[in-house]
Formats: sequence, structure tokens, C-alpha cells
Amino acid sequence: MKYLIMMIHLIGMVTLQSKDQVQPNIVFILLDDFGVKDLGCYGSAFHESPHIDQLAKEGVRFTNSYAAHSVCGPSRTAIISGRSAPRLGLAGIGGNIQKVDLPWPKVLQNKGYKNCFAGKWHMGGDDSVLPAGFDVNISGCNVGQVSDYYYPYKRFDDKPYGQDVQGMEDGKEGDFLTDKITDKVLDFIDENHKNPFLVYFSFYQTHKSYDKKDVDGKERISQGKLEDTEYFERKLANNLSIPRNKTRELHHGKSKAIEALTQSNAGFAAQIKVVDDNLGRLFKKLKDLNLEENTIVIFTSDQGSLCSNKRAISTQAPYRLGKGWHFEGGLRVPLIMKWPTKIKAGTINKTPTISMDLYPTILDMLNIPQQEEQSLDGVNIWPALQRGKTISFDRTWRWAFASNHSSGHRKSAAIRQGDYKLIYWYEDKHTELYNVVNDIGENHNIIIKHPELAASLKKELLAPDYMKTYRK
Ligand SMILES: [Ca+2]
Repeated sequence: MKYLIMMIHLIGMVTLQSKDQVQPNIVFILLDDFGVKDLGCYGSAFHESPHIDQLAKEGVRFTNSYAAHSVCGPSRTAIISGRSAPRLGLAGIGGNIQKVDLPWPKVLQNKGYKNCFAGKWHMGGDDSVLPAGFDVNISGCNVGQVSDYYYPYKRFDDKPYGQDVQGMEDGKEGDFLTDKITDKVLDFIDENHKNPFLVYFSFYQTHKSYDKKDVDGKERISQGKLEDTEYFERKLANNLSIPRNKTRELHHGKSKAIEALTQSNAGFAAQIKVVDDNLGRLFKKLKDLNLEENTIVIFTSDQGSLCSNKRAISTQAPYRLGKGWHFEGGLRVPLIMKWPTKIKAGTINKTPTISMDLYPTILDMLNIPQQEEQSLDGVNIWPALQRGKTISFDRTWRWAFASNHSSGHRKSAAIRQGDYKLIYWYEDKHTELYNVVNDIGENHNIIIKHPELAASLKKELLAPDYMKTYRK
């Protein structure tokens, strides 16, 4: 009898282990305001990101990955819903989880995954996080930007920027937000790694902090750890060959911008470093718990970094402009995926892909069938990716940002079909047309040469009913 019980116990363990093997964990990493040229592995010479660069060496790095929107909330809602931001009716900066029928974390939760959300939510209040398919919420709330990354993570009492990052009240002076959130994520993994889990790690960084003055009283517009900022300030002082302070003035209709053309912001570089340091801790945890092989790691961002006007902290050159704009610098984002047994290490994939593709792709990676009622706008790129193939671009992408923005952007919408992208500005009705494959810097507006194509793209851009929201 004792032998029989032992056998049953062993069989149970084998079943659990083999179940673990077929149901991989997911660590989904989302950075805030972080462009495609901000990482070493994508060509930054000033920023330092050794752990993320190593992730790219161990997985696949996409070179034509796009965000669904040029600012935070709509892009985040597109990522979690698989729906394009214009179709969701999101016109401003905030997101809205209430517009999402079935977020992909909920699908995973329904399949038995234990899900942790950590960091910036910005799609509703803290009470909207768990219903979206999470078992644990670490600091997710309606705060889209912290005013201070040092405890108590706010500087002013005025709202909205003075409010608490909820769930992080248990800190002490000197604590740095990203370190503390990571501590809690590591605790979650320690407690839950025996079953399939999702960690949806949505960093508050590298969004600029709100304060004009940093903790030591110096005026900075982007806040990493003080010691890291000083490190990058020394790096600049000791390497006078690092280009700095180059700008150009751009005019697009009524939009005007001073675009930064160099990466030389020590505070922003320090933001990237503290993210990278904490990802190093996270990756070490996966290794220490022997989870590396059966964990899919996905790294991306919600849109480009701020590269124009007073608070510019980076450049996406040779791509034009950054956050807020429908030029390539605002829309292109890094995308790296690692899955040791399934994705060949060190590969590059040129498939044009966009935020909405993550939903069906992740489901297919986990062998979860897509349900018809999800009506996703994304495309499953896993079959091609698994074979190391590039999918050619045969789709229509629309973006719409119906607000003026501190980047200098004024209300506009854009469409991409084939190699061409048309941008339409609502206020003065002017349009620009670019071949974004041959002219990645969008330096040559070819609308005079191709008036028929431009007219047809404009018609197509504005045709869907959901684009009516933006016509005013
Ligand atoms: Ca953002």
C-alpha cells in the first residue's frame, strides 16, 4: 500500500513537471518612452544596457518593430487588447482598460497561469488591474508619470503628479522605485515558480520625472539614480568626442519642433542603467531557479523617447523625431524575444510588426487557440519567427493622435501601406508622403511626385467609422 501511494505521488510529480515543460512562463517587459535607438544593441554609443544587449544575443532582435501609438496610454491598451488604438477610440494620452473585452493576461489566467502585474498601468485606477487578468498588482494605478523616482515617489502635493504610486507606501528615504518594484517581482517569482506564471513588468521608467530639480538641487529633466547620473556626467566630461547638443528646427504644417540629434543626457542614460541593472537581477533569478529554458522573455516599449523641444532627452536618428510624432522616431520601438529551446540565439528578424501582434503571437507560442470573438487587429508572427523567416508587409496600419503635445506635435493621423506612409494634419489639412523603406529618415516628402497614391491613402486613412472620432 505504501509502495502504491509512493507511485501515485511520483506519477503526480511527473505530470506536474511535464506540464511545467509544456506551459512556459512569460516575462513580458515593457519600458516607457523608450525608442529603438536607445539601446546598445540597436546602436546607441552613449547609453549602456549590458543585460538587455545580452538578452538580444540569446534571442531574436526585431529591426522593424512599431508601436500602436506615439504616446503612452493608447499604446498600452493596444498591447494588452490586440486592438489598434484608433479602433479602441483612444484619442488622448490616457489608456482605458474598460474598452478591452478580453486582455491576453486574462486568457492565460483562465488557462491556469498565475499572473503578476508590476509597474505603470495607466489604463484606469488600481482597482482595474486585477480584473484584467492578474492575481497580484505591484504598484499599478492611474499614475502615468512619477514626479520623483526616489521615495516617497512624489515631490508636490498637487494632483495629478503629486499622488502616490499606490502599493509602494512601505518604503523609506533613499529607496529607488524601480529597485523596490523589482524586489517584489522577485518575491512573486520565488513564491510562484512551481506553476506557470506571467510577469507583466511595465516599468515606470524611462519616462521623464516631473521635477525640474533633481534630489541634489541640480536642474535635470530625466531622473535615474544620482550615482549613475554622476557616472554618465563624468563619461561626458572625460570623452569630449561624444557628440552633444546638436539640434535642428523642423516644421510640419503648423507643427514646429527643435529636434535633438545627439544622445548625451546623463539623467536619461542613468534611467536606462537602473532598468538594465534590475533586469540583470530578474534574469539571474530565472537562472538561479532553473527557469531560463522554459521562460519566454519579451522586451519592448510603448513608443519612442522624447526627442524634441525643451525636454528632449535622446535622439532616434537616423529616424525622425520621437515621442508624440507619427514619424519613425516616435513609432519604432525595440523588440527582443528569448525562448532558449525555440528561438535561435543571436538572430535578427526584419518582419514589420506592431504592438497588436503580441496578443495572437503570445497565444500561439503557448499553444492557446485564438478565439473568434477577440477580433484582434494583430497578426500571429510566431509560425514565421519559429522558422527564422521574415514576413513581408502586406497590411494597413493606422495611427491617430488627436492632441497637441509638448513634443511640438499637433493633431495628426497616419497610415502605412506597403513601403509608403502618409501623415495628415487635421488643423491645416496638409499631408506628407514618405517611402519609409528607402527613406528611413523621412527626409523626402514625395507627395508632389505621387498625388494619386497620396489621395488614395488619405481616403483610406479617414474612411473607417472609428476614424470619425478624430475628424474634429
Ligand atoms: Ca510612454
